[in-house]
Amino acid sequence: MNGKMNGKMNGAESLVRTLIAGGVDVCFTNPGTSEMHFVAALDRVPGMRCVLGLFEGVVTGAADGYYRMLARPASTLLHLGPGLANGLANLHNAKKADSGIVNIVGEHATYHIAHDAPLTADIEGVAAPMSHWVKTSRSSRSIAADGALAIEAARQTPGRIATLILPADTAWGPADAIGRALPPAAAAKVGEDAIMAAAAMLRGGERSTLLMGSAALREPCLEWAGRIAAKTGCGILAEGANARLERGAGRVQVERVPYVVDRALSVMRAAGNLVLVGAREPVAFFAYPDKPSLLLPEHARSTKLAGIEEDIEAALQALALALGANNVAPIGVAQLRRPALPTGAITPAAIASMLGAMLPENAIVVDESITTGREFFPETAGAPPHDWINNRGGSIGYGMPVAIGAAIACPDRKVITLEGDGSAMYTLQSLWTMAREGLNVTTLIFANGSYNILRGELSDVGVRNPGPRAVDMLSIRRPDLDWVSLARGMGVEASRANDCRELVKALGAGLRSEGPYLVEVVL
Ligand SMILES: Cc1ncc(C[n+]2csc(CCOP(=O)(O)OP(=O)(O)O)c2C)c(N)n1
Repeated sequence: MNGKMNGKMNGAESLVRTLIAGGVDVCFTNPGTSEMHFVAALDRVPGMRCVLGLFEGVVTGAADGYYRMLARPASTLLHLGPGLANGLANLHNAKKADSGIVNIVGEHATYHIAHDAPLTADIEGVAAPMSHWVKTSRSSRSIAADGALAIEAARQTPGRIATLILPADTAWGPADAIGRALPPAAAAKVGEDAIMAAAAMLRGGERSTLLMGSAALREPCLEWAGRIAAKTGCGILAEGANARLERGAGRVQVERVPYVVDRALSVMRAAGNLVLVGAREPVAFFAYPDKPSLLLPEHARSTKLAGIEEDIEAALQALALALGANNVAPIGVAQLRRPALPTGAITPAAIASMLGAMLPENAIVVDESITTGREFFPETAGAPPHDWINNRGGSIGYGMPVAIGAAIACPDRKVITLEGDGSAMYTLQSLWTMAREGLNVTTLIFANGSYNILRGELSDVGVRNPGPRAVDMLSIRRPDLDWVSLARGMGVEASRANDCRELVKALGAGLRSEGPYLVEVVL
């Protein structure tokens, strides 16, 4: 597939072939006129799985979910400035999760831009804040080389957001050859100083904790952390929101830094000094009157063992060796423990028990449960091994799109999406894509009819006695959302659960199904 194509290949085709040659063989799309040649090329070039999303936030979130599972970028196809703009919130979340993505954004033909047609926009300007790399291709003969550069940019450690803008005439004009992306460079090795500083802190006699994030949350890294904890008595903690955490029975168990600032402060006080392993010093999500932004107590110190651009596993291994912990059995390994199935009224605690009792082995849990899920971790810690995915960017509406990408990345695994009803409404078009692609995703909608979290935030920022208008802005009733109808209207089987008996039955139906299923969990 290399070299000249007898002059028959156009720019769009050279780009599609470049993507596939670079291992980017999934494209989440929402195209328009300017991308028609790219769309047409998809039929001429075998090997690209194309998935249509009916809103660009679905498209970009799906690419994020795909990367989180495979550490390999997918591509997106977006329609000019407005199409990209619609996808930005989930690109923001992807960027915060260090997901690599190759965005292809269509643009007017180069000579058409000067006429300020309706869809003309500053695409580079729209792309820049949520991309690490942005380029507009200038000719059909350079688009393949630019595509290879975009792949190289996205495949770095950590992953990067690369946005390649494709003017229509560069898509339909002639191309010569495909581009070859250089293989990704190996992650940098951590220096001896960082290992010695971490070892000194852990041996120093003061309380200390390994704060783990990013690639440190994979099973082998957690195991090294468990060995180090067994030897030194240090704690192990994960960041509050994680791109993907491997947990469950047989794995070293970690708690997360809580969202609520007062609770986070007490956890951090107990943690003492921090060894940062693919994690940053923790900060509060928001500022609140009379509360600190930085969660590390004043007297505590931190030292960085490894950053997200470095080889974290090798660093932990070297640290274990320096501490004489490399042959020690890890501490804190979760035992298999299934809680009893809940009965009676549906409460957050009952949902936690049900998840602990029913999570299938190898499940991928995409958590956008907001307030309902604050206590899900302890009850699910002893479930069979599974992955747990959080929103690292805080822009809600990430969950169902990320579930799409995860399901496409891992077709043999069950995806379980835990969704607040308010969050779910941002990108509910995801259900249609799940139905169309027959994805193995069970979605639980926590239908509390409110932006519940914001009730707490209202008082935490210092608003006393809010009036009826303020309270009304936090309710999503009037009218009530009918999730069963919304799901069925997009081709997804669904049921409503009013008590735990119905809930267990409904989740069971979802888990038995090989396609998408939605449960409206009435709270
Ligand atoms: C894009 C975006 N818009 C608005 C918000 C503010 N916000 C944070 S949580 C939330 C409501 C979440 O409601 P829901 O998903 O129902 O969960 P609950 O709070 O009820 O548990 C809102 C509106 C946000 N984080 N991101």
